[in-house]
Amino acid sequence: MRAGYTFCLATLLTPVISTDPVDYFFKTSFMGREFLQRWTWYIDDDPTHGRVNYVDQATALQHNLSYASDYKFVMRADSENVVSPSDPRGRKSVRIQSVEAYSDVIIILDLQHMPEGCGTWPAFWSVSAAGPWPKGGEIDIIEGVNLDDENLSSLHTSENCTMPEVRAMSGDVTSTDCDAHHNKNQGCGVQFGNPLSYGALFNRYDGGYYALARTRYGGVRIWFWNRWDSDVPWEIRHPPTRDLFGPTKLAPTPLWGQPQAVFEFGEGCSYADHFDAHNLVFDLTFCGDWAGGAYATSGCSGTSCIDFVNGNPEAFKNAYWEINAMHIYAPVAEDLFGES
Ligand SMILES: *[C@@H]1O[C@H](CO)[C@@H](O)[C@H](O)[C@H]1NC(C)=O
Ligand SMILES: *[C@@H]1O[C@H](CO)[C@@H](O)[C@H](O)[C@H]1NC(C)=O
Ligand SMILES: CC(=O)N[C@H]1CO[C@H](CO)[C@@H](O)[C@@H]1O
Repeated sequence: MRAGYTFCLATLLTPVISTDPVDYFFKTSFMGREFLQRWTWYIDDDPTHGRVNYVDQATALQHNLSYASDYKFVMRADSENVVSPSDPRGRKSVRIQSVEAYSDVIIILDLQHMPEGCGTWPAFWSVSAAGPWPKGGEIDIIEGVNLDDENLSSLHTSENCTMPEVRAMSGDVTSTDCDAHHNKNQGCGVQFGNPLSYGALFNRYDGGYYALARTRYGGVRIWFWNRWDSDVPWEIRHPPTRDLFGPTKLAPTPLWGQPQAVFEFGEGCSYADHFDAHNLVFDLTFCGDWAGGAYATSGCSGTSCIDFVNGNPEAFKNAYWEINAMHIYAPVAEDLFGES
């Protein structure tokens, strides 16, 4: 029944011109309260050793560290309480993970605000559902620390995965070795040239749009547009979603000009060997392996990172994610036959 229905739709829709030999269809969206239902709240210790106390959903809702309305989802750091130096974990915060996992996928994220300030280390990323890490790979889409003003995107993989030095992208290569066991798990990073892509300036200009296209044919590509950029593609501002005419609608074609970051697969790195289905994650930790180590070199001074995080709750008023919407598209084959 279902298969017949979707087959009919697929034949009605005209294929789009794409770099991939398969088409992408609308799969799902996340907006407002849907995050409460289809993402889980992570409560274990932070594997990156942050000064953070990840709380469960009930605690987060009770203290307004997570907030959802029809059209907004917000998750934030505690900005009211001093943390005792003897507290075993640290400042209360939130880390969430999608219940669903996605292989080849296109994601359009409309983000209003991201955590900013000294001591912060926010990230939007995806990680293998099967693992164990780094098997199956990790893709960091948005990541930075402290007062950074340019985002870093990177891959972290199991062994034997390197990227070409020269790629058709606007960002700058920070490393070409994706193997998480090398360079203290630095990963193969690409730093965006756009100062509006991260932190305080991202927020001051009302955030913007991040798009990820992750496919076995086109590799991993990441785009960013500030909300007020004149060249935001129409389909990024108005992503196709479920509508009255049927359960699916054709996805946008990921041909949106030169990406900020491109990760290519082939001789240096086999996509099939290093990447499988990923869960999506938003988190906000403090100090830890990166933000702690880079505290003094990324704009912050004074006391140590941990002392600062413990003692200055008011400094975390802007340490929050505010998500307008996330739209997800998957290949026809997966959508039509995967669930029937
Ligand atoms: C909870 O957070 C939301 C989003 O930031 C805000 O609009 C609301 O006023 C907060 N509620 C309380 C009780 O502080
Ligand atoms: C990685 O490459 C090395 C050197 O070519 C090889 O010996 C090793 O077996 C490879 N590892 C995997 C998991 O393919
Ligand atoms: C925003 C951001 O993360 N900027 C950093 C990008 O990565 C390089 C290298 O790790 C840092 O030097 C930047 O500060």
